[in-house]
Amino acid sequence: MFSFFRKKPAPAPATPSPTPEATPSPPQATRTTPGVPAPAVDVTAPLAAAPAAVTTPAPAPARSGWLGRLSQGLRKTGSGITQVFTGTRIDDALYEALEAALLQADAGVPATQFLLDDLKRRVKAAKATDPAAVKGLLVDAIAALLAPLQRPLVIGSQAGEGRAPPTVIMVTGVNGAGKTTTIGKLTRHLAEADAKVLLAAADTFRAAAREQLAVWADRNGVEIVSQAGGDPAAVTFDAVSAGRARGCDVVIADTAGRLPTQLHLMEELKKIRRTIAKAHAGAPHEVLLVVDGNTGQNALAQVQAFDAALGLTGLVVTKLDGTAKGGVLAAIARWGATRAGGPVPVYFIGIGEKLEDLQTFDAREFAQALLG
Ligand SMILES: Nc1nc2c(ncn2[C@@H]2O[C@H](COP(=O)(O)OP(=O)(O)OP(=O)(O)O)[C@@H](O)[C@H]2O)c(=O)[nH]1
Ligand SMILES: [Mg+2]
Repeated sequence: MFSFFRKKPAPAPATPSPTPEATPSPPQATRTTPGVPAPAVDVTAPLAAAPAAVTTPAPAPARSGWLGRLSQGLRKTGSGITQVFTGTRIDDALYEALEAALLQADAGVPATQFLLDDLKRRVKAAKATDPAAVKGLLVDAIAALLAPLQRPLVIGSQAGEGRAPPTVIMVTGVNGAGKTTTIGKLTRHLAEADAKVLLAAADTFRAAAREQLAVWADRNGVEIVSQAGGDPAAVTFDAVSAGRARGCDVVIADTAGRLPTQLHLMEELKKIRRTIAKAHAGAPHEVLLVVDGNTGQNALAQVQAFDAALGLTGLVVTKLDGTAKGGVLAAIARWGATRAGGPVPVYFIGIGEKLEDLQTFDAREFAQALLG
């Protein structure tokens, strides 16, 4: 079983939390009394935990096989980089070849330059003389660069933060990036951990989009608020209000795909965001961008544009199983180091369409997978 879910310490016995909109539904183990912070759910640890149990992260059985598949997906990039270390000398030619390989892997100029400088420092400090050792030092350099992107998605109130449920997650991205599939997988894991989830089909214009989300809702036995046509912001408002009234732990809004250059559609996203805030103070708690890992260098431009419009709180990078080069995560990390609010974390990466193909992002694992 795919495992990445942890509930933090159990709350006091739960009682319904009144909301202005409607009568609350019966209490859930994952909810709490008014004023008492709801239990936080850290979406990084074993999924099998009972609602009130405290569990510590344990290695997930699915993870090792999954890592092999990630390496396989990134194989082309990896072999391009590792080829650089097959010679016998550490010289300018090696660094030049590495520069070309990193650029080829979509790392972009700033991250490539940063990695080369850092690597040279590491080589000097380690007094390395063998190119094979440099490869190990490059894994360290990439892992260090990516480390700030590694952060868990936490559902529920952080201790002391006093966040009222539900946690509202708004999911955005360009067409076909994998938004709905990601929501489906995430919903399954949340539902299996006994979180009460409600989906908002804010992609109101395409019947197929609503149906696709409805299938995931059905499959996972969770509720969905959906409406043919109409204003996506209005549907989202209804969904968040219903989520509060029904005592949901999480409301996830699926939005229609759009390019950041489609300004009227970006305005629509901003409106959805504002409407969520009206329906539930402090929400949305998460504004996620789903990025297709095959997008290459353009992925960074996407992240920057959606961030400028919405203020992103997290990323999901999908399709790293195909022809994705993977280096774009380095570009995103380097940009994040200069971003006013700090880096936008990568909560999950996806390497396929199956449930277990969505995993939490681990910087070192990724660096190792990238270099085979
Ligand atoms: N290979 C692979 N395919 C994926 C992955 N994630 C999603 N897909 C596929 O990508 C296609 C698009 O996925 P959706 O989830 O519908 O994408 P979306 O962003 O919701 O698309 P729109 O709503 O049309 O903008 C589907 O065929 C998914 O099965 C992944 O990690 N790997
Ligand atoms: Mg979709």
